Parts: sequence; structure tokens; C-alpha cells
Amino acid sequence: MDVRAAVAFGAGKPLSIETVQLEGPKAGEVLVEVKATGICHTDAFTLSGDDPEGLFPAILGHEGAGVVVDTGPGVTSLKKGDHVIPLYTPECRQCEYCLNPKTNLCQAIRTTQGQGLMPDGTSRFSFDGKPVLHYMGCSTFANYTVAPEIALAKVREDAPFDKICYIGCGVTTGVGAVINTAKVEPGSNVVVFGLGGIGLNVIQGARLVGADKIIGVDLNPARKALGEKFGMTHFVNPKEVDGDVVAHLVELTGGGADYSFECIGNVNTMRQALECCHKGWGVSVIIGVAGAGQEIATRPFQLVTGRVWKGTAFGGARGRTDVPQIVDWYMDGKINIDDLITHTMPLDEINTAFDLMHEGKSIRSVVVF
Ligand code: NAD
Ligand code: AHE
Ligand code: ZN
Repeated sequence: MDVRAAVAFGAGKPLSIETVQLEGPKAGEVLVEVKATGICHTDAFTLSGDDPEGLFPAILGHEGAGVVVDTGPGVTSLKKGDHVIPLYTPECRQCEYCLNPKTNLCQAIRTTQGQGLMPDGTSRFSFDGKPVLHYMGCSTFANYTVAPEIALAKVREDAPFDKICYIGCGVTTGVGAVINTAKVEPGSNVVVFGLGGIGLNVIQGARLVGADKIIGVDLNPARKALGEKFGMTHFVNPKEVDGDVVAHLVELTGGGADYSFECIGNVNTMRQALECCHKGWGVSVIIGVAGAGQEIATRPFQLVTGRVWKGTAFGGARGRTDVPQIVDWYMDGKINIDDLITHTMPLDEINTAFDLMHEGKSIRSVVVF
């Protein structure tokens, strides 16, 4: 079938809106009509050429919501008409990883997913007779996509696509990092580096679990008001701090953060996030994705003296199980998504979403098909 897609033909080039061809779903796969997709910083990261796994031409996008229109042979858990959110972290419920409660990183299809292919090693998309690659198993920058059954969470049908698409990455990553990965306790002091589409969800997750001080760190002064709306109690702009920002944060938290979260993707702020943690017990969670060749550093003494460095993907969530629950939280008013979606646009204007992100003017842009 013909579908409309924003194609990434090469690193650093704007997306090109094209009519591409999409084959129907093969065994274990599902054809989804994408109704809305968010644009995450990770899409921009891959498009920039910084992603060691970035391959072109590809159809990017991994924060979508839509409706099942067809199922391939052997699909049992989904049917035509079901509302779904594609999962870049699938949940097969059978692999060694899914059977281990310590991780959400299902590895059932990770190899082919990283190569931009469906689990059988081929692509369903083509343009001018040549294959176009999938991205993160989702490719939501197209009005139709094919995804493996294990990479689709079935969600309630009364939830609006243009809001719940954000649960496909940003909301779940931020809120999940607090609840699943860090397991922040009520009364904790929390420091969040980067108040964008992820960091603001960390802030609302911290408020949800009853954190005490919630300190946001961002270079963009416009993030202060929004952070406060989501539960931030203190704002730190590193440009306005006299002296060392780590020392300032340690003082502000009365000895160091119980938990810190890096939501930028910058190895220098990752170090600051670790080092502002409390001696003896502070835990720092890396969420941000750093470019090819980047490495983190700290004095090992920071760890010897009890700070813990860890990371999280998709907020530690098991998508088919946890995503429907997060949709319920949104529908019940427990979490706020609407105020984080600052811009909506048609697919033809998707490059504007990248401009707004780079200019610091948006939190989340959503393309509505
Ligand atoms: P974003 O662009 O919306 O937000 C980034 C924020 O960081 C902005 O507010 C910006 O002003 C701020 N910032 C930039 N440099 C800074 C600095 N030196 N000091 C303080 N603040 C600074 O991005 P996002 O969509 O929120 O994504 C954040 C990061 O999380 C990206 O690296 C993205 O790839 C990553 N990510 C990871 C996961 C995961 O599962 N681990 C999921 C989604 C996104
Ligand atoms: N491909 C990159 C890493 C990109 C990355 O870390 N992706 C996160 C999700 S970011 C969503 O916005 C993730 O889930 N990682 C786990 C995984 O298995 O990909 C690289 O450096 O190679
Ligand atoms: Zn993302």
C-alpha cells in the first residue's frame, strides 16, 4: 500500500515527505494506522548522525499511537480496531530478560530492530523499489506502519491519540525512571538535570511519589515556570550560579541529593548529576543518550563513598503490561500530559518540530495524521 511518510535520507538532512510503499504484516506482525506521533530528542539525535546505530534511509519516530488495521499469521493478542502504542522496548514475556524481574530490556528482537529490520531480517517499507529501514521497531513518522505483535501495547479506546502517543516514550521514560528504576521514596530530595520532554516527566513522577525537594537544573530560564507547574520546588540555572554548580546543589539539598536524574545526554552534566548525590546513599540515574564516542568520567572515590551510578531505558517499564496503566493514570488525572504538548502540526510540517526543539521553544511537538 502507499503511505505518507517523513523519510530520513541521510544524517543532518531535513526529513523529506514522500509516498512510500508498505508491505502487509508477515507472521507475528501487525499493520497499524498511526494517528499521532510525538517527536523526541532521540529522533533528532539519530537524525544528527550522532547515533552509532543510526542507519539511512529510514523512517524515524518512536512515540506513536494508532489503530490496528490488519494482523499477520499467528497474531493472537491483537485484532483489527484495537488501539495500540508501539513499543521500542518490546515485551515478549518469554526471553531470559523478560523472565528476570531485574530488567525491562526484552531482547527477543533487539538485533534486527537495531539493524532497522523486522524480526525476519527484511524491511516492510520501500521507496522507488529500494528498501527503507524501520527505526526502533516503530517508524511512527508514517501514517501506517508495521510492528511486531510483542512491540504493541493495547490501550483503552477512549484515550486521545494526540496525547497518549507521548506515553510511547517521554512520559513513561520520565515517570518510570522515578518509580521503576530509582524507586524514589516519599520525602526524598531529587535533582533533575534538563527540563525538557523527559525531565519534566521525571519532575511529575517525583511529585507523584511524594518527594520533598524537587530541584530542576536547566540553562533555559523559560523552563522555570513549567517546572514549577509540574512540582519543581527549586530552579537552578547553572549560568546564574556563582562558583561550582555541584557544590551549590549539595548545599541546596542539605548534603546531597537522594536521587538525581540526567535528562540531557551530556557527559559533563552526567558527572555533575552523580557528584551532587549524597555521600553514602545517593543514586544517580542516566536517562540522556550521549553521542558516539562520548564517555563518562568521575573519581572512583565518588562510588567508593557510596554513590551509585545507574541508567534506564524506557523508564524500566515493561510496555505491554505498564503502558496501559500509565494511560489509565492520564485518563484519571493523576499525570498531566496536555500541558507538555506545546505544539501540534500535520506531517508536512514535521521539520518545524525539530527546529522548535533545537530553539528550546517546545517541550513536545505532536504530529497528528
Ligand atoms: P529536550 O531537548 O526536550 O530537553 C533537554 C533539556 O536539557 C532542555 O530543556 C535544555 O535546555 C536542557 N539542557 C541542555 N543542555 C544543558 C546543560 N548543559 N545544562 C542544563 N540543561 C541543559 O530533550 P528530551 O526529549 O527531554 O530528551 C532528553 C534526553 O533523554 C535526550 O538525550 C534523549 O535522547 C534522552 N532519552 C532517553 C530515553 C531513555 O529511555 N533512556 C528516552 C527518551 C529520551
Ligand atoms: N542507539 C544508541 C542508543 C540509543 C538509546 O540509548 N536508546 C534508548 C531509548 S531512547 C528513547 O528516546 C534505549 O532504549 N536504549 C536501549 C536499547 O536497547 O537501545 C547507541 O548509542 O547505540
Ligand atoms: Zn524517545
